[in-house]
Amino acid sequence: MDCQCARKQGHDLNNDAVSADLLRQTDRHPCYSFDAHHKYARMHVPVAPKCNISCNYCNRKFDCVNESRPGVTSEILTPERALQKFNLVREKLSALSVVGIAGPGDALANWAETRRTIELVKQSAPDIIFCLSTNGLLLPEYAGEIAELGVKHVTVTVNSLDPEIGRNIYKYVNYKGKRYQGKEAAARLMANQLAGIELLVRSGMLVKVNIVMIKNINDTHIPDIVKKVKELGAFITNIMPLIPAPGSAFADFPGTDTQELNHMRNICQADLRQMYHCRQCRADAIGLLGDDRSFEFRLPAEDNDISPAEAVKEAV
Ligand code: CLF
Ligand code: SF4
Repeated sequence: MDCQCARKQGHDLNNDAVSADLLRQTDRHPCYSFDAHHKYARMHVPVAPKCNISCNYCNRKFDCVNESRPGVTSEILTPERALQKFNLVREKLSALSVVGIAGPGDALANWAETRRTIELVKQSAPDIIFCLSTNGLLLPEYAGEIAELGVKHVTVTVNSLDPEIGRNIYKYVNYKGKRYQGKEAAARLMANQLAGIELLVRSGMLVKVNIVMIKNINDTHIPDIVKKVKELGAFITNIMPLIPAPGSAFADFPGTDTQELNHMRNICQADLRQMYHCRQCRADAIGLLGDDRSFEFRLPAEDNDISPAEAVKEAV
């Protein structure tokens, strides 16, 4: 495979808006840079249990320690506990370059905890790279604060541009005290995602767009999503397979076939850089992408400030 380090990627893109400093930093980001993923580790701090939307493929209540998929965590941390754990992990994991907030809910639906965690870790380790993952609903509200905090890597999951398709993927969207359903929910979410991506890009951030490929729902629509987010300035897209999660509305759907997934990535590669090495990490993953060591650092259950089962709830 060709070198996929971020600087080469930036050069290929001819993206003048991305500074050389940011591209150097990105060479140490295991998700944004293929070459970094064997050398650099990320740590997810599960400080964000609530979510403000309901995706039909999600079940955050089901935790199996052997399962690796977004939304799974064995513990929820307060920002203070996240800092303690970060300091412990940093001592033992010299390759640690990124602290990410990837749920188990939505980073922005728990904005006070997300912001506090970044502030605390930044005071302790100014060189660490911060990374956020979000459904994008609250990006128009928080893009400015995210930029002020110095975050440069944000992932937004965009599964559709068409409310007719989106209505089959999202059960509801809670926004500003109101619950939206059906086409209205999908349209609200999509408008905020696209506006949010534009705001992040304009603030100089590298945006990765995750797309869950769901057979017979959004699969043929994916090239249009990639083209659109490219137009908005996204850096890379990560087309991910559907993992039919037990207890979710899509529990009985077929998981995405790897060949079909890679075929779609190859088609979309003509428009925008594709991620091929995603491991669909747990919300408390620690280590190299291919070597999750989170179990080594898990707090004893009785020391958990917050029980995951209780914490996973809706945000309105
Ligand atoms: Fe975590 Fe995501 Fe940041 Fe990476 S994971 S918040 S961008 S530091 Fe990476 Fe894991 Fe795939 Fe995510 S391999 S699920 S793409
Ligand atoms: Fe689950 Fe994430 Fe969707 Fe929220 S945005 S329902 S946490 S998959």
